Amino acid sequence: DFSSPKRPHSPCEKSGSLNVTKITEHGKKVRKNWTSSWAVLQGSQLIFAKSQAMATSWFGSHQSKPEFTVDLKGATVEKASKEKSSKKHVLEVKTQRGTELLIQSDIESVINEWFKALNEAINVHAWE
Ligand code: I3S
Repeated sequence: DFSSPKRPHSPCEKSGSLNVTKITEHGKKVRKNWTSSWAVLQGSQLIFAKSQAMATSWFGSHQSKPEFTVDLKGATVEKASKEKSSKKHVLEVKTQRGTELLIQSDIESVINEWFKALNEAINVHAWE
């Protein structure tokens, strides 16, 4: 479909269903609010939408905005310590702008794949 511009322009590296909560915003601690989300990794952007349908609609036509987006340039990702969450398979993403997210899946292989993909994205875009 050449009539509707697709964005962002780079191909999607990875997408899938994840549980996510912010724990810090602009350097300030915020209350956890775990939500099930559709995550899309695209270049240095990690985008969260309410559902896959919402994400597809946004990429296709800008009709619905994603819930939120974080920039992975200068970010770090690590396996979260037990103090951060009682859940299993949790990653902690810290952005340069002082946002901290926890992302989680009950499926260990899913989180391992995201860990790899996020590290790659962080490394590839480190010098931009
Ligand atoms: O780190 P915390 O405060 O133990 O996180 C738990 C709470 O946010 C809890 O909600 P309220 O205390 O606002 O009602 C959530 O329901 C839990 O899921 C949080 O802990 P986990 O360990 O699931 O990340």
